[in-house]
Amino acid sequence: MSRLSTPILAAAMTLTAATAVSAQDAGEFRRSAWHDYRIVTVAEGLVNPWSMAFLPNGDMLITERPGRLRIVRDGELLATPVEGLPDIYVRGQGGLLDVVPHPDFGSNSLVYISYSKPQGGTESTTAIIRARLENGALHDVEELFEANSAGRGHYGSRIIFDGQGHIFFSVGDRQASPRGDLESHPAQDPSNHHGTINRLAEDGSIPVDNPFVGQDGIEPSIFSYGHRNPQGMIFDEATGNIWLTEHGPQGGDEINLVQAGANYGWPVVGYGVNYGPGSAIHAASMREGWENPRHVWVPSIGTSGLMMYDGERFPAWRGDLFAGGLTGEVLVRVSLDGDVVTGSEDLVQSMGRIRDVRQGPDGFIYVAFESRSGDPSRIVRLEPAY
Ligand SMILES: [Ca+2]
Repeated sequence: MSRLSTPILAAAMTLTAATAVSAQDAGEFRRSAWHDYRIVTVAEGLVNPWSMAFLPNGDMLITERPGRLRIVRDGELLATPVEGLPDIYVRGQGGLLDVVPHPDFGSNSLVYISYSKPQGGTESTTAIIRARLENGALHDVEELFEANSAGRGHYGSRIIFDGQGHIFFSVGDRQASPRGDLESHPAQDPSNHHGTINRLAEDGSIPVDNPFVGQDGIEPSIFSYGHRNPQGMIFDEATGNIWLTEHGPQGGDEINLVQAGANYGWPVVGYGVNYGPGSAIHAASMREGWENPRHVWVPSIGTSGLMMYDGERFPAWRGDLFAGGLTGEVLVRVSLDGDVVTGSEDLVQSMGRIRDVRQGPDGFIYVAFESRSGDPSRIVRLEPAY
């Protein structure tokens, strides 16, 4: 691919797409291999922002993990959160998690939301709802999925549409321990949803062509299994590929390509070690017939949200993945050649833990920071600095 062509850059510079999210400062200048950029604040005062989404009218939706769905309109964070959310288990990693508008939101007003659903006492599980978002409130809230899982954190919870009438979403391993040997871990047992990518029709029904449909003792929503805590996922419309980032143990953060029916190994195989003592977790790094990651981070970045860029503002970044890092306090640009990871570059270093990254309809790259302490955090966007 020709990385820098003058006509493309000229086209990008003449873009006049309106955006409702206005910049609040001139931004911090940063250099990178292909594009210099500015990091510009677009919203402040958010508590544990987990996900960002954009609506056709220019509104930006933001989930706050403590259980609020917020709207940024015309550059202002509206004081009143969206009404009508269900009861949410807000503790540890639990809370309100992903929000994604339906591809036809302009005509059906549907949003899809993941959250940790209370199950009584200290129990909770990953659940998916959809509802119509109209006039600042959710209407006709409908539960599409409730995971057969139990445990502490690791809810997974990223949702994507494939443009062919399905949603895919992740459920984490819930920090479960093996029941004996590694192979008995719930993430290796598809009779439950621990550590899975699931595929449903947009109305929540089970597609008849799911890989395990009709097999006794396997949850029919499961598309792939053996995952740890997948928190970044994107659908590449150009190739049909589903790319996934998994938050791993120390040295075990992974990029995976999601394949129907495949086993991604956790916790039997992998590249990480236990935090602290650095002791072994896995029986081996890989196993014949199971899916090996396409990329592993050493040291870990603490993977979070994921996006693929296809906008006009940063022409040389088209087709690249952008992975957020929590502990690494970094946004990693990952270059691809087909299904092969060919390189990576660290961006937005040392500005805070990055929870989510999304491309705006204006072609800018939006990044949500999260404070570990629960102090207010901000959302910024990357703008090209010509
Ligand atoms: Ca794996």
